Amino acid sequence: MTRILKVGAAQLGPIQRDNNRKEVVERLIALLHKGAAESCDLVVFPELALTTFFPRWWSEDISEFDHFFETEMPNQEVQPLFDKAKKLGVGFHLGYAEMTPDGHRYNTAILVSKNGDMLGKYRKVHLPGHEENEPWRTFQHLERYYFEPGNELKVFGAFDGVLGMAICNDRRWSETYRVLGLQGCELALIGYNTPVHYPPDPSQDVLAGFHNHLVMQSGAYQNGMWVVGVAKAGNEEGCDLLGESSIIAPSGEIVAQCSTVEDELVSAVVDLDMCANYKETLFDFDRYRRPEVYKSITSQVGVEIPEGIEVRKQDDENPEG
Ligand code: CDT
Repeated sequence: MTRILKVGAAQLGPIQRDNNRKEVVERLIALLHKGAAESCDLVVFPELALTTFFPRWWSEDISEFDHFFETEMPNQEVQPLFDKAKKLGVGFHLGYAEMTPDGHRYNTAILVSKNGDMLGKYRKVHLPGHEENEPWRTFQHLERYYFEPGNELKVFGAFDGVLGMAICNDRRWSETYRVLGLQGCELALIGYNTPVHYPPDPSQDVLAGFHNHLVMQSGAYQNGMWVVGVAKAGNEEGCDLLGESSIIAPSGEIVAQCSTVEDELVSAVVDLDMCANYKETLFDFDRYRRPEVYKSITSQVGVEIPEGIEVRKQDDENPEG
């Protein structure tokens, strides 16, 4: 059996604060049509694809922003996307803000089949930014205020393969790919909203695109998996968001990339069997991994310089020289 999929990376341009769900869902449907025209089996939408990236604003009253959350999925406003997916026979991945019936808020992504059925749900594990208002910033990044973290990185048997989901900041952490890779993940779907400006260290701004691809390409290669990284891009409420959505092969090579910061779909043929080229050779986990040496990865959170390690001055290291 050949396991070949056509996958579309459906980048969104900005969603402004006053854009309603109906307008946004119409844009998603237009991208779904483009995916269908390119014979896509699966179209991947970004993180928080139904609304503006609202964690850029502080509100004393957290419930002031509850209208940015979906209390059920699908709901009346998003149902047309599910219906169109079924009609076109194209599956999709969608990020949105989730409010559970008992009032928990998550940054969530779902995977939907070609029949419009829900195949899986993932809640963002690595929440970046800060918990409190930081007025010195030109914009906030309050994901740690508006969301609770998810507690599981899991895979789903779907689209002829083993699929995983991660959301935005998750992609910067090598643990994300490895935990998915250890479950046999062959295709990781990752939506993002990445401000180009990083207020705590603006020297990183010019490297935003480089870092975006660096982490996803290395995650793909080191775990022998395809990675689809999809942006919400462009100038959203005065904040520039990175584009450069891409489809990355298990070799680490980018095989398709968006060139605008607007609504744009690029697609690629994704041969899931190509993962074995890496999973069964250089990155044959069974053969080469040494988990007994990696214990600190799960027992420790922050850096702990081992007892007895002194930081010596360079001059002391080579008194002769
Ligand atoms: N949405 C999201 O996770 N964005 C982060 C910004 C990091 S700076 C707080 C990212 O990793 O791209």
